[in-house]
Amino acid sequence: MSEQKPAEKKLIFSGIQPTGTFTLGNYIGAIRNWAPLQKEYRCVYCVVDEHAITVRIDPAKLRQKTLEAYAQLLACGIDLEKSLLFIQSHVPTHAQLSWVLNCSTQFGELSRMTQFKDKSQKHPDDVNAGLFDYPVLMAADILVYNADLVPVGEDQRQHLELARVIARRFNGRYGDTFTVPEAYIAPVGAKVMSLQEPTKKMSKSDENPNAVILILDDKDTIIRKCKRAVTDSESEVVFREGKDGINNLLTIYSAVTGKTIPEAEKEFDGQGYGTFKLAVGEAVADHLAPVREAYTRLISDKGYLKECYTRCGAEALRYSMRVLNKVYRKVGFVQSELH
Ligand code: ATP
Ligand code: LTN
Repeated sequence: MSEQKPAEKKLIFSGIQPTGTFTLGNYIGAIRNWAPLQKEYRCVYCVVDEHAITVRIDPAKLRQKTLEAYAQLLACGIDLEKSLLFIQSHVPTHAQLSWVLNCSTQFGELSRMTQFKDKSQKHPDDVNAGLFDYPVLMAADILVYNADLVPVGEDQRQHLELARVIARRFNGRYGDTFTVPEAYIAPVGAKVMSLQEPTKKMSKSDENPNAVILILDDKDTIIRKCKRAVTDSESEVVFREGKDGINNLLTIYSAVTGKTIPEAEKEFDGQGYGTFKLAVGEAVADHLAPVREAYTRLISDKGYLKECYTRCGAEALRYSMRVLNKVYRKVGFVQSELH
């Protein structure tokens, strides 16, 4: 990534928490869009381990999951010739900027974030300040690169909207500093639902393994989970209100095969749920097989992974430092020779 941002190429930033193996929801809603974007944009991708400690996570597990997340992203097609992929805690400018942005964010705005409300309900014994402040660190991740576009799933739209508000407020107070980022949300599969409770989103931290397809699950496991997916008492494979389970499976099928929903409905016309579920399972497993293969290779080469995240982290630091220094100047900090 060159220091100067060429006018014609926009910058993409996205991050993902290393809280567990990635799900089909993470993959369809976010990650699988990351690789194709590399053709048109300059991309900066990040494993956000600092976000992950807003809920309690065992340190050894976090370390392992962070490396695994890094390898999974490479396996999903992130190309380090074109993009940067690094670990958030290696690049201190994110946390430094988030402190400054805290002072341009209102308590009321953070209180309205649905992810904060959900997660504080889920962990009532640990409603920590980091969980509350999570969206400001996310805004800093994005703004410290002056990103134009942020590919995320639907559930992150509210956080992104807040990042835009913070950027505009800062620019209004201190003069033009940040690019106001836009969300980039996939048209199909922006919200993949749980296989067991299809009104809830599929989530890495779900305790029921049958609710979630992991991108590293083997073929038999994927097929078994699809067969057990909760549907309804009818038998028609059609996308219709009230058929949450079938709608979700149709969305998944369409996302992995590239067929439209009406094409899929036609394909399974009169065939019943059993055949449909098996076909969904097979299509998902076939789609994910190359990712699984590449991952197995990558995770066994820790030396290579280290070389990659070190090089990318150093470059991300260099780039983001320029934006941070500008912010420090704007808010009135005395300039330092220390960085
Ligand atoms: P956790 O359970 O730890 O909160 P998560 O599975 O919700 O994790 P995140 O790390 O918060 O996943 O999200 C990573 C990316 O995947 C984000 O861009 C998010 O919008 C997207 N994403 C997460 N879940 C889904 C889903 N069910 N459908 C579509 N996109 C999703
Ligand atoms: N909050 C996001 C992860 C995340 C992110 C970001 C996404 C942290 N920083 C910056 C896009 C851009 C999540 O929970 N999925």
